[in-house]
Amino acid sequence: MKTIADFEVEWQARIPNIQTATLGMGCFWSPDARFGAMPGVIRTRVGFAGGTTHEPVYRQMGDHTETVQIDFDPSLLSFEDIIRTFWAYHTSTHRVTYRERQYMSILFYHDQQQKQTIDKVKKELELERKETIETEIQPFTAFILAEDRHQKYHLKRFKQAAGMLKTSFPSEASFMNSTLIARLNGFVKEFGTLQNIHQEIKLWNIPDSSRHILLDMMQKIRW
Ligand code: MHO
Repeated sequence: MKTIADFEVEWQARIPNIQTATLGMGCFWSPDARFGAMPGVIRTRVGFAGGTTHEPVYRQMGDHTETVQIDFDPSLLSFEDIIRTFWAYHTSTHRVTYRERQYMSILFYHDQQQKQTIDKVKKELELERKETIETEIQPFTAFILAEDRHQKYHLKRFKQAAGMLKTSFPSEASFMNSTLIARLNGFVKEFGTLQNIHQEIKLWNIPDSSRHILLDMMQKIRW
């Protein structure tokens, strides 16, 4: 029998032209939740990027930076919106805060169009703010996933709710890649409301039967 996770994966696969943004803005737990809450975001993952250290892990990330990778539907959310959100919510006037490169302000562009958007918005914000943005900007090369316990970290702190959600998203990968789980991870950090999530699910292109199962499950979660 198909699970909610299966229906969601099928729905995600039907979205044409999914794009990816990759960025670092300090501890990756919070941007995982912030971007996960945004309609148009399909999935988020946290990991390491930008460095040379082989096989980084949280305790030994070497010269990598804590990074969040965001898959999004450009018909609902633009890359420009993503980087405006990025620059609105962290300090970007110096690259290295503490712990060297771990918490850097960094943007990885996936194509020349993203690079142009980055350059345009950066210039605009520098004029507006009258300061120099020191965000490191580099072409995307690789992103290495962080350990499971860092994926949707904030939601996993809600043991009862996360336990219940695990019955519908049993594997770590299905939990990490779920759009619904991303929204709920945003909700627990107050980046979105349950009501917004309900409204959004009503618009998803999934069979009505699975929509009912999803909404019913959301109703039953105890926070
Ligand atoms: N609050 C944590 C940051 C963890 S984040 C995944 C700490 O200060 O150690 O870097």
